Amino acid sequence: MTSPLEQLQAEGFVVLRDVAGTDLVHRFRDQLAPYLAAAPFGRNDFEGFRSQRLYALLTKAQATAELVAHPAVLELVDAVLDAPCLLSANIAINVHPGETAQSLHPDDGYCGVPRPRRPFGVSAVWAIDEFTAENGATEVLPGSHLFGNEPIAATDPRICSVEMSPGSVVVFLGTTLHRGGANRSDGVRLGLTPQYCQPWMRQIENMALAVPPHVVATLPERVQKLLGYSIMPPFIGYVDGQHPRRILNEFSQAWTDRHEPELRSGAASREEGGWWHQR
Ligand SMILES: O=C(O)CCC(=O)C(=O)O
Repeated sequence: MTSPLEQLQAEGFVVLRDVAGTDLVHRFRDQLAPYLAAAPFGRNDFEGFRSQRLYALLTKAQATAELVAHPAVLELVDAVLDAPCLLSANIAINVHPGETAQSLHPDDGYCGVPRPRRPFGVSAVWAIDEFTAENGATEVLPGSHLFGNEPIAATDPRICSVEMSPGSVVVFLGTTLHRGGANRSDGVRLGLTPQYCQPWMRQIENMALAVPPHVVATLPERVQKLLGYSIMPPFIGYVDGQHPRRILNEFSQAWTDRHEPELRSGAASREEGGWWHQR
């Protein structure tokens, strides 16, 4: 039997079924709900004129961290990318009825290095809702991670729909051609796409600004590393000549000292979720 990693390397993608529990999926959806209620549709055809996209998710929904650092996904990501890899983008995509299919694209194409080549990223798309061929499930072109720059028709019969139940995830190489599908149903399709990149590449979202240090300080260590609070040997990623974790610790101590009176008086109440709700 082929392992998920062998499948990923051979086909350019692999589906891991039901790896996130219902509780995690529901928490993520609930925490995101107030933001989705207010989110506009996309600004261009790629974002999707009938899709909502939410960015900077680690400041919006605490459960995001569990999906971003899910061990089943990171095992594959770590096997493909150099260490310590980074979180490049992390987007919730809510595809509404009437949305058209995206253009086929690889997620690491922005590097501009000619293909075929090794992948500079690995992406995941988590199904938060059921993903079906009708409601805009992610579509992939199997084997396309090995392609050069040959043109591919949008209707290429090799393109397949990745149907998945909530809590399942499709993982694909940064070189694999894929797209969000058209939504021909009458319901929405919510997905989460964390995208990981080589540690020597620029992240798509500027994570240092997207997730402020006082929020980073609350996240699991692996997520902190994914955001950039890590060193790629011998010294890539230093801050003022020091390991970024030292700066982070100093910052979060200073922040706690400054806000201690409010924290003690319960102004940032745990019930309310503290700063997670601040915009
Ligand atoms: O929503 C999807 O299924 C995929 C979206 C995607 O590939 C992207 O926006 O880069």
